[in-house]
Amino acid sequence: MSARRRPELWGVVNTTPDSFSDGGLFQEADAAIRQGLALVEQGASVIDVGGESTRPGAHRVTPEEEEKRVVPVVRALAEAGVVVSVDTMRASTARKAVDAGARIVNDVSGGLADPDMFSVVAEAGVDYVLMHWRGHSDTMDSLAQYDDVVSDVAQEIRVRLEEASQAGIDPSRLLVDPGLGFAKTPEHNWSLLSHLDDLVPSGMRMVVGASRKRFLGELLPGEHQPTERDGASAALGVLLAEAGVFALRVHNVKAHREALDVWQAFHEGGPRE
Ligand code: PMM
Repeated sequence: MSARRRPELWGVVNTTPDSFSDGGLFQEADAAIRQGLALVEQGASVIDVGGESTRPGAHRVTPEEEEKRVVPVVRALAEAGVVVSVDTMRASTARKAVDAGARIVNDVSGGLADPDMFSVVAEAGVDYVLMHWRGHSDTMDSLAQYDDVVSDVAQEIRVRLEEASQAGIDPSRLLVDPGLGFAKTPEHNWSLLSHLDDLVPSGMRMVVGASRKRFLGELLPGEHQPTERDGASAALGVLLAEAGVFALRVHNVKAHREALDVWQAFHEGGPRE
């Protein structure tokens, strides 16, 4: 990772009825497309479109249902000139989304959920976010067991990166994500966040998805909704910028853009020209 480069903001558009953070709001394709365009206006450089919830305990959707949710949204945003990432664990959905104009495949399973994923991505020649993952949402909480979370996750990421390269994905196309909350307790998340440099080969781009996650909610007093975690998310976004993260996957792009404007002005002695 490199210090002091302003991170990109990747705006999340979940076309799922049950995502924990914005579930149901953008289920209809038109609403999802409008939301994607609005997030670009607010400062997102990439829109990450997903059709399958990965919250703990969530059940899988069929490939047909996932494609029906995702592909029209990807196509419309790509046709409008937006750089689109498709958030999927399925090679078939990734293939169809790339055909519809997606330029990034964001695979929360790091290639473990579908044996065809690496070859599809290699052939498509697009960027690939390889996230640390141990199992599907219905089992992942029970898989949150590590001897040493930092070295175990680093080692598991190394193995996946090696396999991805062997399958023909150009290493310059690879981005790594520590997978906060995926088979990880809040303590695991904080340990990983304080050792991000140990998780990726030097110079490799890192994406982090912390926005609105439960471990941030635990810091806040009382009952609240995930949408009320944006202040905590943006504060962490600034720290991730300081740590040299390449991209932040976020729901509230405006809040993060403003936080990064402050971060940048702090380092540059004033606002941007
Ligand atoms: N988290 C979620 C979904 N997709 N993708 C990446 N690369 N990193 C993440 O941390 C991640 C992800 C789950 O959160 P959501 O319900 O807000 O989409």
